[in-house]
Amino acid sequence: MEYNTCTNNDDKEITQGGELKVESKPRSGSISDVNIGYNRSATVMVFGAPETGKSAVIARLVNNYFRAPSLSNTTEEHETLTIRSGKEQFKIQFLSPFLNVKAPWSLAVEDALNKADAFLLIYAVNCRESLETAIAYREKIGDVRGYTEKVPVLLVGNKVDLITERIVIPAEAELRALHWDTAVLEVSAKTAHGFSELKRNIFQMLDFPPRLYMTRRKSSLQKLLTACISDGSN
Ligand SMILES: Nc1nc2c(ncn2[C@@H]2O[C@H](COP(=O)(O)OP(=O)(O)OP(=O)(O)O)[C@@H](O)[C@H]2O)c(=O)[nH]1
Ligand SMILES: [Mg+2]
Repeated sequence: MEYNTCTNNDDKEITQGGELKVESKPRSGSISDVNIGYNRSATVMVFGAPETGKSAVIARLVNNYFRAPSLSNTTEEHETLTIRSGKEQFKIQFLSPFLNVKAPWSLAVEDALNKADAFLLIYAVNCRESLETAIAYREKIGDVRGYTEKVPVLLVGNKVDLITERIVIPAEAELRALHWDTAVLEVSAKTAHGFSELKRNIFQMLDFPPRLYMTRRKSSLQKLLTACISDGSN
């Protein structure tokens, strides 16, 4: 599968190309993991053209962290996000296959693609080719998983902090994704913009309980009472 390369203006130029390869490492998010108390574990595959910020998005999701410039991946990447709610625990393993110039689209990738619970397709808003690549990945997911199964896929436009470099507007991405019944979200791994919504969408795609992402709003009465109490204490 061919794909395009996107590079930040201020960054090194990396011209990887070619095919995907997954090393057969054990899935650390499986139920058989050391923590027998886990209620749910899920795998989210992250695809996208080189340099679109796949690693940065994963690092922001899992560790709420950004480091620039980051190194280009040379192996499969996998990071696990653990969420605790009372006595229950939930795990999401983010898996980003290594893009290898020489290896063909491997059976290992297809196997991982078949087993994944959801997909994030990353493009960069300053690179139209990366949107094309993301859409090509969406087609590949359809080819492998079939068109009858409802596969949860989210198209994620990264780097919205690069305001003056924006090329892709949300409407364009939405139009491209419409055919696939795929939602589009814009984020910045650098500034963390859009990540609460991204996390909420991922939890929803995985059918995790709403209490993990619903924040309880204080009622007007509660707000009034809090204000009165703090006024009285002055
Ligand atoms: N301005 C800006 N730069 C970003 C953002 N996310 C990532 N970058 C930069 O874009 C470059 C590529 O980011 P990576 O996370 O390495 O991208 P990748 O898709 O994992 O790249 P490969 O592993 O090489 O395929 C790095 O220099 C990052 O610092 C963002 O939200 N805003
Ligand atoms: Mg990377």
